[in-house]
Amino acid sequence: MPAQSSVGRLRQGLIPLAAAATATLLFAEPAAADWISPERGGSPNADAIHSLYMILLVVGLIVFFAVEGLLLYTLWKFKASRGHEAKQIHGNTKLEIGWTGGAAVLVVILAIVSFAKLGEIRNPPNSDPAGFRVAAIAEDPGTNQKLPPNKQGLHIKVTGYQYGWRYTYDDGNPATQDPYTYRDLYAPTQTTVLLSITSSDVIHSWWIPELGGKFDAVDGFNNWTWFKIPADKAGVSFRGQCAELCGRNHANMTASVKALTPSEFDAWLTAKRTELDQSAKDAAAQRAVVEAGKELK
Ligand SMILES: [Cu+2]
Repeated sequence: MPAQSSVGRLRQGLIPLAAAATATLLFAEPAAADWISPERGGSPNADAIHSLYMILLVVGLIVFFAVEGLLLYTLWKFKASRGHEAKQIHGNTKLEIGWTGGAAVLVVILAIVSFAKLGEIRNPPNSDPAGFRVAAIAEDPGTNQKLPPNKQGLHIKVTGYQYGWRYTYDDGNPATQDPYTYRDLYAPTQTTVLLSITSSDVIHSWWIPELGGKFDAVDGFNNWTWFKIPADKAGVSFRGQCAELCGRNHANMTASVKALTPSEFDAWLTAKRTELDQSAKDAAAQRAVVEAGKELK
């Protein structure tokens, strides 16, 4: 008997502990943020994906509770009583036509709503007048590229490789080398950023949940997407992860997008270019020394 009661006490203690652990996991801030729906807040396309998802979810929940509720009500209301036999019936044509037609109408309405929202998700808007200066973007035939109405944006090339991301910032000056970074992408707010995504080896997938959907990075092909970070998100770092199993170090293939104000981005880009020019000069000087040394021999 004492052994049983101690097991009982252990069980009593474990239940609140398990409940507390579950609650801590569920209500932790990152878990609670959009825990049932796609993340949003970093770009209008992510917001549109989120609102479309919520429309489909709410309609689905209404149908689910209506059907299950009716089923449970029927089970309770018409439950067999002692001595009674089930009545044998053969269908109900009106009801069957009703729920088949009703479901078909619902599917058509959801399809229309989805296609109506698709434009918001796929088509980039223009940059704000207060955004970073943007240049005309060249058409990229044979790809999924969509351009803003004024055909201008900041073009950043994203290249996936085992196991990281390289970003090349098109500064609009063909005479100089474009600045580049690894892992962390720096982007100005209020500016339409057009990403052309590719890979230099196997297939990867670019995904920053708060900035929109996933896009495959495939060697030899440019996959286009876009984001436009609102002004109040300056200083925020949006985190993401390669979403295509690409090898043994796939789990460590993270990425982030750091939002800067347009003027901060301008200063950052200039500093980056100066840094790259300086390192090119340093490398040239070292090369000259090595080459001079070889000639002396
Ligand atoms: Cu990868």
